[in-house]
Amino acid sequence: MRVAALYDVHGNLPALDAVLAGVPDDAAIVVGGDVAAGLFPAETLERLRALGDRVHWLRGNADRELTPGEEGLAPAQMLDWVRTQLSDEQIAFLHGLPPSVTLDVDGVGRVLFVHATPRNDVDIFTERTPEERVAPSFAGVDADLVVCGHTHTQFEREIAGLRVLNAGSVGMAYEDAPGAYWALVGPDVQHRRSTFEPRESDYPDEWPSASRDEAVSHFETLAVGS
Ligand SMILES: [Mn+2]
Repeated sequence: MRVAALYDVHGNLPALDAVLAGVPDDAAIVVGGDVAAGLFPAETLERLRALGDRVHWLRGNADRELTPGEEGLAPAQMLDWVRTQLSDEQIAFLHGLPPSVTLDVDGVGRVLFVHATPRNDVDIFTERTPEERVAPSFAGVDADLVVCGHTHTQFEREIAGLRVLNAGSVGMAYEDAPGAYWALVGPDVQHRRSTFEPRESDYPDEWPSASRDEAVSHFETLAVGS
């Protein structure tokens, strides 16, 4: 099999639709977490649920934090509004997702998909984070490739002998060129960008934007082990 890794869609329906138009028909889809929390929560979730067994789901921090009482990182005002847009069933579906997915991918091998790091859904690291600081978050992992997201920037690096890919963000990318960022895994690893026309929603706050360098510098101040 080969797999389209769609991470951090954040409710951005036009971005998701642009990406889905570019996903090969024979590819499975991994939804890498933080799927609904954003502009069009219910429509985005249902667009992906309608794809049925082709989709492998895992849970991001912003999916988990929609359930009251969960701690994490997502802004409270975003979570409050998103909760008004989703049914109890949809919030429970997101909360019930597993923390990781493992798939055998043609030409790549055993691939572990997680939201942030194999250790949890909140650890932050970037392409710049010193390896010795982030390595404990990958301790004990046996995989040919680990696919992460969470920081909304696409990159590939090595950590503790592991090949690590950040798939980038479909719906809230912090990149120099605008678009929806994702990855096609198998038989090689392709970093992909799909362009889309942004659409406004009733989302009450300003949609965060930052340059790639600003975002990486900010995330570095929050990075694991710092
Ligand atoms: Mn996210």
